[in-house]
This record gives sequence, structure tokens and C-alpha cells, in this order.
Amino acid sequence: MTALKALLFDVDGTLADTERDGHRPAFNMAFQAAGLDWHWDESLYGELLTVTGGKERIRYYLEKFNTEFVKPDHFDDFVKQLHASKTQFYTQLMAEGKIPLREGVERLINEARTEGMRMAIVTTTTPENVTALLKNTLGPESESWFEVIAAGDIVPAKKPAPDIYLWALEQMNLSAADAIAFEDSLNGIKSSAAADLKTIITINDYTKEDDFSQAQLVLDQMGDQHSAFTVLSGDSAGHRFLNLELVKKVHAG
Ligand code: XBP
Ligand code: MG
Repeated sequence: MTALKALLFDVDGTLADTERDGHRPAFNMAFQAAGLDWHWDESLYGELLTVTGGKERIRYYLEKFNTEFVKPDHFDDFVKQLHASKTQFYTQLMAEGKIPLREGVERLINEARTEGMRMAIVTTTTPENVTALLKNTLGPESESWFEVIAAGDIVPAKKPAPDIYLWALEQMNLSAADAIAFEDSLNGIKSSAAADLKTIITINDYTKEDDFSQAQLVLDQMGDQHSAFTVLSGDSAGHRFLNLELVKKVHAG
């Protein structure tokens, strides 16, 4: 059996509920600032989440939900600029500190640091967004706790492709058996499972109906001493919240 050497964290939906209250409003602010009458409500955004990556999501919206829109010349640049504006609004929202980490995330990260467990971020979101979330929740130094920040366009094929996980493992000189992934969505588990990583899922409102049959453990949240998780599938070995001991058991199991 290989000992657990690293924790690989997805960001959006896993560390914090950023999709509904961060990304979605930031997209809408960018649309308004660009003089577009587009509005992504919570339910439409749920459908748009099928596609990862903000630029990819804008294109998907126009292909599937707003086919009347006449694409401007230099459409690629148009999407890039719109997305850059969205990133600015998103990082501003993070700086206002309105999006907290999910229950138990900070505790687990601190426990991992204390034990000297290696950690990385593996996400499809833009690197600036990761920096903004970490700084404004875990503090200005926290980015350095993660050995690798694998994010955004660093690999061309985003989740559900395994590429971003494989890239992170390669950077860390680890094999999939050495690590475990933390995810919240179907695209996330498809990506981590295709990279041969064992995965622990914490669901959220957008992902609660997703198929997580490839995950080792599915929870409603990581939970805490006074806020026990609900186990949706897998074996929590009698634990009431997700600590490093349970993570190691899931990895070994
Ligand atoms: C996150 C995403 C991202 C964000 C938006 O997925 O799909 O596209 O919604 O980020 P995951 P950008 O949690 O699997 O990483 O607009 O910066 O692309
Ligand atoms: Mg996610």
C-alpha cells in the first residue's frame, strides 16, 4: 500500500460556494458593464455549469441559449475581454470577503499543514481567482502552503479531461496512487477518476444530483466537531467529520 503524500483540492464548489455567489454575479456584472442585456439566473447558471471554464461557458451560452446574438467581428477577442472583465469583478467580490470557505475546509488544511502533508490546487478557474479566494479567506501567506497551483488555461483541455490533475502530479513528481483529490461536481470526478485518483466528494446545491459512483466517499460537507457530515455513499469508518485520519483511511481503502 502506498502512503498518502498529497491532497489535491478543487476550488469552486469544494473550498467555497463560489459558483452561485461569486462567478455567476461576476459574469452578470461584466455583461452589464459591456452593455449586454444578458443575465444568468441561478437556474440557467446550473445548466451552464455543464461546461467548465468561463470563456468556454460564454461560448456555450451563445451556442445553446442565446442563438439570436449576432457575434461581433474578432469574436475571440470579444470573449477574452468580456472574461477578463468578469475576472476583475470576481476578484473584487473576493476582496470584499463575502464568500467564506465551506465548513471544515480550513480545519483540514491546517491539519495537513501541521502534519507536513503536501498540498496542491487543481482547478479550471483563472489563477487570479484562486489567489483572491485564498488570500481573503486563509490569509495573505496561504498561497505558499500549496506546492502547485494548477489553474485555468495551463492545460488546453479543462475538466472533465484528466489533464490538469496529470499536470499537477507531474509537477509534484508523484503518481496518482500517492495522492487523493477533493471535488464537488461531475466534471470534477470525471477528471480526477480519469487521472486514476481516489476522490472524496462534498456536494453542493448545483451538484447534489450528479453521478458520483466513481468516488470513494460522498459527503454533504467536510463538517466539523460540532457539525457532523452526512454520508451519501462510501464508508466513513465511524467518523463524524472529515479529518486527515479519515482521508488516509479512504486513500488506503
Ligand atoms: C470551475 C469552473 C470555472 C468557474 C469559472 O470548475 O468551471 O469555469 O466556474 O472560472 P472546477 P473562470 O471547480 O471543476 O475547477 O471564469 O475563471 O474560467
Ligand atoms: Mg468544483
